[in-house]
Amino acid sequence: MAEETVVKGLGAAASAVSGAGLRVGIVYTRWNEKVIEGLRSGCKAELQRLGVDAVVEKQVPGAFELPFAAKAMIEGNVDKVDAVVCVGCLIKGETMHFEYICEAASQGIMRVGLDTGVPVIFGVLTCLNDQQALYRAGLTEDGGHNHGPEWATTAVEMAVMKRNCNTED
Ligand code: DLZ
Repeated sequence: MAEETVVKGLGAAASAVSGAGLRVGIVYTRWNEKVIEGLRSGCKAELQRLGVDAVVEKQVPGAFELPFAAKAMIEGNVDKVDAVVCVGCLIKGETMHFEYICEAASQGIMRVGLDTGVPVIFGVLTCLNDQQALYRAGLTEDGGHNHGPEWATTAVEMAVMKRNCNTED
């Protein structure tokens, strides 16, 4: 019997998502700069293609700092945002650092979203080696698969979802 396969990845939204009227933040790390640049620029280009009003960007040292930066951006009164994408890349090394930072970043990012009521997107690669990271940032010879644009779509979809929950129609 032929083995069934699952079509992995983000399926199409039920209706077209538009970023009109939205301001979206991207917080991104300096750690693993080459990979981050692929992801950040892929995310930003897709946000612009979806028609967001503004993309607000802030850089932080590493993935551990992403939840703090997302919260600061959401609670600050300089650049109000409707959603934040946290872009980072953790690559496993020889010590337990990887596990601790993965756990802290993922839990922290989720907590900021739930505590503030603003969607915060988990755009953090957690890779076992450099090759996995480069592939997922669209930087391998075969073109790879850049996850940045999917995080942009998710941010817009969630910001629209939140807006619709607050608006009677
Ligand atoms: C310390 C560290 C290590 C070992 N690896 C990564 C990594 O792969 N990706 C990343 O974004 N950050 C890494 N960091 C830095 C931490 O995220 C953080 O910046 C420091 O521990 C200071 O809080």
